[in-house]
Formats: sequence, C-alpha cells, structure tokens
Amino acid sequence: MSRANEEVEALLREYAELIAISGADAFKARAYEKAARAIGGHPVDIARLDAKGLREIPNVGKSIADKVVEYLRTGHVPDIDASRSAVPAGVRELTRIPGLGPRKALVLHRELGISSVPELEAAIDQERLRDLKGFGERTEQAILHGIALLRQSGDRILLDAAMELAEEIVGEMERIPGCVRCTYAGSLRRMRETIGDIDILVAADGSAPFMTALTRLAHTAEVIAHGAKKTSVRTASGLQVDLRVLPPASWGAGLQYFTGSKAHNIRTRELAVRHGLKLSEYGLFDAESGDSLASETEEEVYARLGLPWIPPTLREDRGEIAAGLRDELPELLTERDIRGDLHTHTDLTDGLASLEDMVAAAAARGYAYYAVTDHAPDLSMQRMTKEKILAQRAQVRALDRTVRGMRLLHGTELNIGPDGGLDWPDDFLADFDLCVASVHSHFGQSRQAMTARILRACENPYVAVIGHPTTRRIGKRPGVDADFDAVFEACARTGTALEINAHPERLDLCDEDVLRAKRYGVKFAVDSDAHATVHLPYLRYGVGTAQRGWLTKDDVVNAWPWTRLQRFLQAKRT
Ligand code: DGT
Ligand code: CA
Ligand code: CA
Ligand code: ZN
Repeated sequence: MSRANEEVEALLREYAELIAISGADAFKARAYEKAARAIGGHPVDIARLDAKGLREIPNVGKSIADKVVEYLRTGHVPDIDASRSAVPAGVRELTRIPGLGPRKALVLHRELGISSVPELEAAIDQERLRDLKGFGERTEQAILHGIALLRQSGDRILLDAAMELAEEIVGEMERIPGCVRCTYAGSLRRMRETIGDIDILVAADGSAPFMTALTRLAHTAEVIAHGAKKTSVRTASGLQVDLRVLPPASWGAGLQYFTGSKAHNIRTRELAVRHGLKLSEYGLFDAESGDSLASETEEEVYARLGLPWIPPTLREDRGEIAAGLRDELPELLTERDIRGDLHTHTDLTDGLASLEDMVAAAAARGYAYYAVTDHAPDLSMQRMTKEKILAQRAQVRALDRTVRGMRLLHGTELNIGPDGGLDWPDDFLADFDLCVASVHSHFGQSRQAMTARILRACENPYVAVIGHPTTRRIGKRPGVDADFDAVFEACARTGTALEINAHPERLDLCDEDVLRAKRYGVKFAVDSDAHATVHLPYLRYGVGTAQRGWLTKDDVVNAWPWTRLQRFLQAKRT
C-alpha cells in the first residue's frame, strides 16, 4: 500500500474521531471514516492524483478531496489542526481505551473533569461513574478491562506498519556504497504480531555513512543516540528504530543475536556452554583458547552447536532447540505454498472493490483458486438477500469461464448467531462451494453459551471454515471467552478448518492458539479477509503466524492442490 494513502487514511480517521469526540455531527464523522477506508483501500497512489482524480474514489467528495490535496501539498489542513486544538488531549487519551468510545469519553470529561487514564481509574475506584447516565457497574468493568488491554499493548505497533517502514529503511541502506548485507532483525524477523522497536542490521566495514543516513531519513523525528556501533532514532509516529553496523565477518553471529528472542538466545548460549564454547553477538568462540569457531553466517553458528538452521519464526523457546537437536524441525509453510484465498469480500457488501477487480488482483498473485465470500444477511447493515447472492453467483460462474488458470469458488461468510444458528437454511447453504462462518455480534456471552454457539457452527455440514475464531482486534478488542480446546476438538472431529485470519489487526487464531489447535489434528485456512485489492498481500502476515504455530503445508487446506481441497470440503458434507 502506498504511504500517502496510508497517511491520509490515518489523518481522516483522526479527523472523524475528533468530530465524534466534539459531539458535533455524527453523519459528518461517518462520512470521513468512510472516505478514510476508501482511500486506505484504493489501489492507486493518491500522491499522484489531483482533486478531480481523488473525487473518483468512492465516498470522496469535494470538501474531502480539497483537504487531501491541501495535506499532500503542505502537510497540514487548517480545519483538522483547529479541531485538534479544540479537543482536550486528555479526552483523546481516553478514547484509546479499547471499548470506550468518543461519546463516553466526552461525558467523562464534561461531567467529571476526567482527562487521563489514571484519573479515570481513580474515579471508578471512588464509584463516581455509576451516577452518570449510560454508565453502570458493567461499564466500569468493561473500562477497567480496556485499560488493562491498553497497558498490555503498551507502545507496541502492528506488524504490517513496522514491516513497511523496515523494508523502506532496508532499501535505503542497501543503496549506500559499502553495504555488504542489510536486513531487519528482532521481533519483526520473527513475525511477532506486535513490534516494540525495529532493529536493522548492516554488514559493512565502516559504519558512519549508514548511521548518518538513518538520522537523516524523512521519517526520523528525533535522534535518540548516534554512535559508531548503534544509532537509534524515533519516527514521527513515535516508533524507535535501532541500527547496528557489524563487521561482515561477524554478520551471522550478530544476526542470530539480534533476532532473538531473548529466551531463544538464552537456550543457545546454554547449549554453547555445554560444548565448552562461548556465544556472543561477535561469534562462537572456544571458551578456553578464545579462538573464533563460527561467525559469518547463522547456518555456521547453529551447525557448530549441533543444530540445523532454525527459522526465525520458531525462535521463541517453544521447543525448537530440542526439536532441532533431534532433527525434527517442521518444514514450515511458506507464502509460496499458498494456492488460494478462501475468505474475501467485494463491494456487494462492505468490500471496496468490484468482483472483477478482486478476481484480477487475485489472479495476478498466481492463485490456483479463489473464493468470494461476501457477508450473509444477519449482518444486517450489509443488506444481503438471497436474490443478491444468487445474482453474484451467476457473475462468478460467468467470470470463472473467462479467467484462465484460476478456479473461482462462490461462497459466503455466515454469521454465527447467539445460539449457533446461521443465516440461511442448510438446503440453501448446500449450493455454495464453500461457507466461512464467523462470530460478528454478542461478543459478551458467557463462556458456556459462547462455546456451545461455536460448537454448533462446527457441526453444520456446510461450514468449511470458522472465520477469525476469537474475534479479537489487537489492542482494540479482546477475544471472546470460550472453551477453545473444545472447539479445536470439534473442528478436528468434524473436518472444519480453523482460520488464521491474516489481517494484521486480527491475526486470529494467534500463534499460540495455532500451536495448541494443531495438537488436536485441526486443519487451517490462512485467509486475507480482503476488503480491497491492496489487502490480498496481508496473507504474508497470516503465513508468519502459521509459521509461529509450527504449521507445515500439510496443515493448511489452501496450500493443497484443488483436488485435495475439494475432497476435504466434500468429506464434511457427506
Ligand atoms: P520488541 O522490540 O520488544 O518487539 O522485541 P525484540 O525481540 O525485537 O527485542 P529488542 O528490540 O529489545 O532486542 C532485539 C533482540 O536483541 C532480542 O530479540 C534479543 C537480543 N537482545 C537484546 N537484549 C538482550 C539481552 O539482554 N540478552 C539477550 N540474550 N539478548 C538480547
Ligand atoms: Ca525490536
Ligand atoms: Ca531494539
Ligand atoms: Zn468477518
């Protein structure tokens, strides 16, 4: 996705939030939010568009287009600056609490003068919220839970945002003469779902030009430390970037060390000690003589410890060293193994792109099959009907005949109702090629009710995939409370795949759940849940999560050839 599109998406979202907080005009706030989404999902770099071109994007009218042009030209929009200064900073801080919307934040500020998270905690403690209209004990509990979530995510950012920035920085470094190697390390190389800071490594004989380049990046807002071994900067969005320049001869040892995780490094160092060796960021040395034994590549370092090279996504001290010593590391799923996407949307519901555009973008990715799964009617704002979905099916069938090399599947994303019921009767579901079923409402049910609800969906013969099984949104909404071990067992027994939703804000199931579900023999579907053509590449983050869950291509149904996938779908139905 283009940086300008992303920046403007964030800006317009912020403006929508400011409008909502000031309580002004709900319609206007909604209009800005829609425009933000449309620009974020627009396949063309908006920096190349004029006002007229911008207005051709759905949901972008004249006033929004003018603001965008102004922003792209000057970096500011007076109206947005004005509403920024009109809303107290404390109120905006309150809206960062997951589950606390702008309306409630404003009431807390107006009625109780609360303008920070600690003040809010104190007010809850003194039971001052209960007298406010629309607040009660349940709200208090929800807010406290939201505050805990906020603290937990801290200042970490989502994987995709860190990845895009890191790849750009690596690109810059590689252009500098003298750069022998460059890559990102740390949690990003391990594909963790959130990133604390970005660690960039360069192999070169001299460090100065690289360090200086980092301090001069367009993104750099503040230089935290500028040295010969390490330089740290902070970007305008508050993210820290650490750059280390290593001598080419110790590249492998440095990369191994700075990739982590810390827990994995502790294990590898212990192993070194047992062999009478010493492992550091500079190399693997003989503890007595001090002779260097390996340092240039990671492979050499691991080999000298009696290990195969361990993929970064496994380096979390979850048994990878023991498995490596037994030569039993899994052959991990890669993005190249993925043959299709089984959960995607079009503008028939809340997607931004037409069926034709989504299919063309999918075909360009080289997929062998592709499922269109628009929302079913129980998500009432999507206004789906039987007629509409059948008309889409006819379009899909017609298109399928013209697209070469890629098979189109017509599916739907069903809503798992509060009692586990689905949108349409079984005989109607039977005519879809594939149904994904997901929870989209009633998130607060009891554990018992939620478990029974999901289990009932698993038992339905036409449900092939459970979509985003926990429904969490990272840093925004916790997952639902259910007995997922029971769900995993049911999925394995009924032949229902569990989704690894690759949207960077979801990554649902998460790595640890994947690892646990795999032990039950569950199969998985790694899907983009794309609502725009530019979302299809999110798949890589789902693959990262699958790797962190130790999955091989045998575990993932959309890494299978069509005939095997078809057998899987049929087996459940019969
Ligand atoms: P993050 O930034 O919080 O998302 O997580 P990491 O894993 O990127 O952690 P970071 O940036 O503090 O350090 C990068 C890597 O450097 C880390 O994964 C392992 C290594 N490292 C850093 N500090 C230590 C340490 O005190 N001991 C050991 N063994 N390794 C460390
Ligand atoms: Ca890091
Ligand atoms: Ca770091
Ligand atoms: Zn969904």
